[in-house]
Amino acid sequence: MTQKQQSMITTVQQHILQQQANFPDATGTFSWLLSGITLAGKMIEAKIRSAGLTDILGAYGNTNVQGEQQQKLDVYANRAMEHCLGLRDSVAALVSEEDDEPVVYNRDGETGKYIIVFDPLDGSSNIDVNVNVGTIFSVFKRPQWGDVNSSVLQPGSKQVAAGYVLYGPSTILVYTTGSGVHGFTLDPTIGAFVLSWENMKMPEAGPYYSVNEAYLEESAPVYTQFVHDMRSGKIGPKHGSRYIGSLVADFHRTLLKGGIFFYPPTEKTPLGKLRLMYEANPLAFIAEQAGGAATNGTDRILDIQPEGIHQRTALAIGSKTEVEALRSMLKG
Ligand code: AHM
Ligand code: MG
Repeated sequence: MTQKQQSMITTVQQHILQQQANFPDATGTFSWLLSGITLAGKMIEAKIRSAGLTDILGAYGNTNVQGEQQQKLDVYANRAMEHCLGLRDSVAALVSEEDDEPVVYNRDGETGKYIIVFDPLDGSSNIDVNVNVGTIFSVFKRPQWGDVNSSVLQPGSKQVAAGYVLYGPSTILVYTTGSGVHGFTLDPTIGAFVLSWENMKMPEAGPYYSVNEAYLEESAPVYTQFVHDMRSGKIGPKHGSRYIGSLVADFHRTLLKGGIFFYPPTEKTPLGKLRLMYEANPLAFIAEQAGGAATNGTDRILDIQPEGIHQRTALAIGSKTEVEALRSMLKG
């Protein structure tokens, strides 16, 4: 690499520090915290890349709180997140898809300022067939003198940061702290996430809809009508279909190309399948920051007051045109 190329690189650490400079009371703890997430992301990516070579594929033998089989990589990813974040003094609590209860650290409100909510390895049932997976995270501030447990259930509008790591043909990190959405690609030659997209914007409408069509017949008929209208070009352009079955990957495509991803309530999952706090909220924050929208069908995702850390929700997320059209069709 030439010196000129080197000087043009912005790593995610540099970017976070630059962002932090915009906050007058910035102390550096926030960027230290986000660096814990990027480190965990790199550890998880390294493990995934070698999964076929080591004895890491397959099920671990436990069932998590959702009643799903934990995969070995799920367990590894959860430990990596807990290890990289739990050691940081600024963390008051960690809330993970894989743990029944929040992990609370005994730190006072002045030191332990942040609550991190995450899905360590989303889409993990796809791992054995080498399909993209991701880590999703959401960061809240803990009210300074509040009890940690009672501070965990905050609506998504209170997030101070959110993002994901997508482990695909390349490893991508996307994050927001409420001033735009920024995307980075892991450069394996230097081990750093390098800025690839600054101020990402989701197109107003897009070419694809993304839904598990096998469940449409057990969802409200309006969803079938919605799909029909998107295919025929009644809503935005004539849409094609894309569905990976790995939320981070389906969302990342929607962020870049536009369109909509939705997972409606079905007979099997009447409250929706996806989890509000560590799947819908962080992606909704990113979608809105990029000019898109996210709803459960009636309410803005970010306005929903959670009642439990593993609460499920219906989700429709993506370009404004498609999300608004679905919302108005559901209103009737
Ligand atoms: P997981 O957290 O257990 O991996 O489940 C979430 C995943 C999402 O990544 C994806 O959007 C969805 O489940 C796919 O569900 P389905 O297989 O029902 O289409
Ligand atoms: Mg998940």
